[in-house]
Amino acid sequence: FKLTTVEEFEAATARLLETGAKVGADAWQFRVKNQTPHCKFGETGVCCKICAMGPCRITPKAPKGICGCDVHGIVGRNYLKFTAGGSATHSDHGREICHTLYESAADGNYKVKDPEKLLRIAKEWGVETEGKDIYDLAHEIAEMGMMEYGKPFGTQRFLKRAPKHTQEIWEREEIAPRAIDREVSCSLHMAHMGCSSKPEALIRQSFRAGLSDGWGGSMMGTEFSDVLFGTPKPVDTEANLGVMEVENVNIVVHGHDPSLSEMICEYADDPELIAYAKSKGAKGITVSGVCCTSNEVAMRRGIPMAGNFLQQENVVLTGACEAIVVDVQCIFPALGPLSKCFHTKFITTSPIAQMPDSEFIRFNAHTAGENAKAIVKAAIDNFENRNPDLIYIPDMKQKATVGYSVEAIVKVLDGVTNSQVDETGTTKPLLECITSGVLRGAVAMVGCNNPKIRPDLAHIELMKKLIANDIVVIASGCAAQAAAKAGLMDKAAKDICGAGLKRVCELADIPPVLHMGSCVDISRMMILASELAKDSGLNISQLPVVGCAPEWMSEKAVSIGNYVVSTGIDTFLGVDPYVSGSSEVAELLTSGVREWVEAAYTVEKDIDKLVDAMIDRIEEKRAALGI
Ligand code: NFS
Repeated sequence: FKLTTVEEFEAATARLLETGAKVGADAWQFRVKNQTPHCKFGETGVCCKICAMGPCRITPKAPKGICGCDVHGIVGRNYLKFTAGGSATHSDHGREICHTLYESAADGNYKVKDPEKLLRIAKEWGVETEGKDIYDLAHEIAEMGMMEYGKPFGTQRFLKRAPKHTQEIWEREEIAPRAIDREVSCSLHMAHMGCSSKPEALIRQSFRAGLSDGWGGSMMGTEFSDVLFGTPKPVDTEANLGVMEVENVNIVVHGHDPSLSEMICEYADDPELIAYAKSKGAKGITVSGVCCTSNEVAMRRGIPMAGNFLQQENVVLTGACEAIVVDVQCIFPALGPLSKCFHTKFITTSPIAQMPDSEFIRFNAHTAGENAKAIVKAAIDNFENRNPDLIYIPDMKQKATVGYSVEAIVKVLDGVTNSQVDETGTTKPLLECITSGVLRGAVAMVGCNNPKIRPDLAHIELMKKLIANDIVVIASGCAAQAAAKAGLMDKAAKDICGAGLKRVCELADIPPVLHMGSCVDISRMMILASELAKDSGLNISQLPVVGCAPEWMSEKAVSIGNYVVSTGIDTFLGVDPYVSGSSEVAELLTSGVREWVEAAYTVEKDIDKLVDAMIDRIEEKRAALGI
């Protein structure tokens, strides 16, 4: 067993960029050079342009904006707006899924694949299910879900899933999220000219907006996606560009909303369309994915993952991509002009993400089937337009077992311990592994790639060191794809673990890095932490568990960080969230908020120090528990 190294990733990319050079293609590697060094005012968060008297930039000579706002208010407001952007984005994705659930029908494009989960949620929400048609129930729950976005009173329904202690903290600190849209609006209101400039108030609202994402919009996105498309269970797949097949029509799905990618996968499997592809000289149709929508279809269908965020241009540079089909979020506008250098069709499908140089095929629940069929057909028709001189698919892929929803983790770990633990169907076997010290703890590795970090290096190096130290890693998003590309989601990776984790991997037949899904699926991690706390009688903040986003870049990631910290989990970042310009905001986030929510951020750009800080924190938590 051998891991693929970052050097090998880079060699493959270099070779692809040579193809790009032949056709005059641009790439992020070049644009980064043009943008560096970055503006220091922006980087430290001290530039304010929320009104037209400015922009005001804080310097020693000009310590206040024209309105008199100091640097702490400016940095705090920018942080809150950044969070609101992320919370809005995840939550709107969740809302789209609510709409898809609302449109589900026995004879429609979308069906209910996990009725048990729907019934469970109905029960949780106090909805009568007796004698109800499953689709009537789906529509009722979907509508209730949509009401969570705008309800005039009360807080998010899913908060009740958290341990009592956590719920009390949220109430006490006045960060229990109300209607999701209200938290986003309220954040923008607070950050408007002439409203809040007190760091404490701004950070508190940042946390509340984050919680409305993680325990509101994202959680609904995850749960209702499971209802519609099935709750993930372990499934084998592969990762990295080598999953694209040179003899096949290659369709790459990119974005986030599984409503599109699921439907594309359905039609790519349609015998009629496969026959059509063969009639055009291809051997078949390969769907692979990029970014979080890839995680969604990998988790549920074993669709291979072509790559993560900073690899999205590479799929086009192979010269063998017939269509890159996108929905929303994390899509480079660069894909339009890049596709024009090749035969690739760049197909946008959502009114939310419209881009120049793309073909727009508007996708919706009623026409999803026809839309998907048209897209697959367009890709097949494009096969003959390849330029053979430009085709090069790096021969690089790794095996991965993915699909570890909370339900799946609980199931695979049943029976791992041979001791007194006999309560199956709970997290107790996992807790037993942790308290006995066989596992030292767990790290949730999440988030994006960012050119500020050598792509995937932080993800991979951190995970290697953690698993060698008997710390199990749960991963989502682009971090999970980095792990899969390297081979860390291959069950054989047990051989590079510490003895304790290796034993657990063998007994449970799992890889040491567990793929929990996309970024909205970080809500799964919140549920897992909650279950661990309830089953152990501890508070979440006492568990030897931390979160980490070493290569993050998006607003969504900050929203995530805020709800993970607010849930009581210490969170480690490898990139600064534009707050270093304010000592007060930086102090609050890295220490002060611990008094509110029993957790805080650590920002550390040196990855060796970052991983050691996480291990130390886990050991401190163990020592405090006397385990
Ligand atoms: Ni999440 Fe980052 Fe995007 Fe997914 Fe990847 S870049 S915040 S990881 S695809 S959302």
